[in-house]
Amino acid sequence: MKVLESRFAEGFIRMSNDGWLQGWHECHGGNLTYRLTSEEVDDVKEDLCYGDSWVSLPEAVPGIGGDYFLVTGSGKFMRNMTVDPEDSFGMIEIDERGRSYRIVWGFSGGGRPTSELPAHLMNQEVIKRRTNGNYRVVYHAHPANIIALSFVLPLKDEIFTRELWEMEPECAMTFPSGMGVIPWMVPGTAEIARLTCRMMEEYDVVLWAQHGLFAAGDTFDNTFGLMHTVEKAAQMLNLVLAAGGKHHVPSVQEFRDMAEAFHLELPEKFLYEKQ
Ligand code: 2HA
Ligand code: ZN
Repeated sequence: MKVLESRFAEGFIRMSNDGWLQGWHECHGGNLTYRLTSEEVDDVKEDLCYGDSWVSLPEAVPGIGGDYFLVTGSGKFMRNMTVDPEDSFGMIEIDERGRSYRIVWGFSGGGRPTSELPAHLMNQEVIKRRTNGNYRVVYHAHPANIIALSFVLPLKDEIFTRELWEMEPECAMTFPSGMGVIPWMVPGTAEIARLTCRMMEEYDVVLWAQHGLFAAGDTFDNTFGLMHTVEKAAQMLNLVLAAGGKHHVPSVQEFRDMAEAFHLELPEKFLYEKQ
């Protein structure tokens, strides 16, 4: 089968385009990676082209050695994913020791993987281990409302998580372990990748202050849904702050009741009493 006939490529393109339609991918902003199953690799083997030019990675990722990923391209536009997929993204194979990668499909115009490849691969390694292989998708986007809040609220996991959870029940259901927050850092570096990895040991979604969101999940639907839910809650919070602030919020006891009804494990550190 051709890569572009596969369900996984279809899901990858659709998710990228959905992010574009949401306004999260101005210019070259944002990137997406997906770790293929071995069956998916076998299904498209005939369409892959194995060169021998391996590119070394800034930090080894042995936990994903031998794995294959779909990866959006550096300097490419999410806006073009549907019209020119083969140029906009590609597939890479990681060597067995996790020290380098090679392109096996796509990047037809001579492109290369996203500038945030270190953050994607290092976090793919963390989430694969943490979820026993269940998580496959890592998504970075620039949604305006959550970025705006990072100029206003204290940059603390406890504050962002609780403020967003209060906006609608879907939030605690979609990110029950909370949201991590890291300060502004230079994009594309191993440093931002490392700090995000520390957060990903605990959370599925991390805010890069004054930059964007970084999220992980099992499926395209769930990972897109997580990004969308955080951004929707941030939009409501901005509306509320513009209107003068919150007057009514769910109580700690109401969060506990919801956790019981929906079998959520909400960490105690987010269930503090506010004055
Ligand atoms: O340009 O979003 O963080 C791609 C990015 C870098
Ligand atoms: Zn970015």
